[in-house]
Amino acid sequence: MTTTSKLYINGEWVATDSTFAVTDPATGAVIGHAADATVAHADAAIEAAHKAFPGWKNTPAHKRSQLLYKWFNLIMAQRDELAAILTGEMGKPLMEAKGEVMNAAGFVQWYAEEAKRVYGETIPHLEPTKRITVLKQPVGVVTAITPWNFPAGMVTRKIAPALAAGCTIVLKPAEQTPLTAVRLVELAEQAGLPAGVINLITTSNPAEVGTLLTTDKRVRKVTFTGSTEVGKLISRNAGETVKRVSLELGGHAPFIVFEDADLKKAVFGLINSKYRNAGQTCICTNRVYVHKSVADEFAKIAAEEVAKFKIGHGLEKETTMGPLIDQDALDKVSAHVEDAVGKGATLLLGGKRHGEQGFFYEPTLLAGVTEEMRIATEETFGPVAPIFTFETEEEVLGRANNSQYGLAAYVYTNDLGRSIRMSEGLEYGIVGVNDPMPANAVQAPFGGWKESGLGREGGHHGIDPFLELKYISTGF
Ligand code: TXE
Repeated sequence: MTTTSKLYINGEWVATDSTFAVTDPATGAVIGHAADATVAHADAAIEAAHKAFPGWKNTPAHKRSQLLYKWFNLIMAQRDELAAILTGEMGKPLMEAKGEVMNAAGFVQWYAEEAKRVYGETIPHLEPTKRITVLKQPVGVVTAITPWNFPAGMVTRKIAPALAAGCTIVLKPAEQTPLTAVRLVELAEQAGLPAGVINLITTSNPAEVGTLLTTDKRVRKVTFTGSTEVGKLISRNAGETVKRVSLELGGHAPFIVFEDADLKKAVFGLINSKYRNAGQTCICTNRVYVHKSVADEFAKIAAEEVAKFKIGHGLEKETTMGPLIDQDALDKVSAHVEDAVGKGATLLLGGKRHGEQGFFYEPTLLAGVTEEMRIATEETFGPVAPIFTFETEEEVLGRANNSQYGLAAYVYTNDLGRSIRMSEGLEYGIVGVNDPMPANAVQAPFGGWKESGLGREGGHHGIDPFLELKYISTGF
């Protein structure tokens, strides 16, 4: 018997007439059902957030901070349970899920602190009998739309700063992974967040429900992580009423290995930046550029190491790589590899679906990749590393920047000057220099340039998108 989750609106758990199935991507088995919200439910959730806003806005920052701390402690206490739910519906290995839950809790802890530090300013006026003060105040009702690849981390990275700022929320998690969000919201309720401050809408109909959530006049801000395509649509929707928008969209990260790099370290970096989460992260490596003189050696070591992956169910102890999220993902990854091989790329490893059950794809390495292959420009979102070669620093910088995306980039070199020139020249929001995991820091401003997004999440910068500036000129 599987359980059926409910919606959370105005402090009440609400059952719906219909539900949708949540499946385990490793087996295809149904592991639960989620309430299937209609537009009317979304409307009620917006109304609840709208009504709760004045009370939450006027709740002292210290009190909001204390409630966030309680939520943080509850997440930490339930972290093993949360990680198991997450692996069940998303597929990543349990160790990775545990890491994600810790990271998710970290955002709540960080913004419990940040809530107390929303400082204003006083500006001297030209006239001696006037003063200007600058206030930062919460934007209002926030719609948060989150993806399936980090079902816990993406929820708290948006909700914690919004709550800290004094905003109220309607959360809509991805239809593939609603159950982690439900558990997180249950814990927020247990922490004592007042009715209406967080509302949860799960739905199998994101287009219709999402349209209301991103156009309704009561919503003052939309924060979204997902595909660039839907991000653009949301941006257009929100633009009608000039809502504030934060977007964290796709990426196409270059991973550049110079001839002076420590090749073993670089391969370790590739494994982490490419194959973690089965390649389903927006910052994951999409193009590997290796200097011509070391390309063969790099590919040889990489093939040896990648071959060691243990593919399997995320709940099995020895598993190091889980499945893709669904059939669409499997189809996209397969199509990218077939296109590359059809256009002359060489398969060094992998290159096909793994097994018959679930949505597994073999960890794959491709050499001889050229710019006209789909994989060279489109986000694959799977465990496939295409290797290109280059000859000069200037050339590789130009090729790395020749992308509509600008989220993360990686550079492996032991030359200090080169590391500075490259990290300053790359048109990306995040650069890892000899570091494959630059983004697992709650204190850093995560976000992309170009079509990878708008705004920053994390660190002290991450609360600003939920605050409006107001200046008050007082005469005396
Ligand atoms: O994304 P969608 P999908 C990229 C990645 C992946 C591709 C497609 O390349 O292969 O996008 O993934 C909600 N109005 N990323 O189809 O559809 C949806 O319900 C409002 C990168 O899963 O963008 C979910 O909650 N909302 C990425 C969220 O948008 C809508 C993470 C993301 O789903 C909507 C995920 C609509 N009309 C995918 N349509 C990253 N940046 O990490 C869908 N949604």
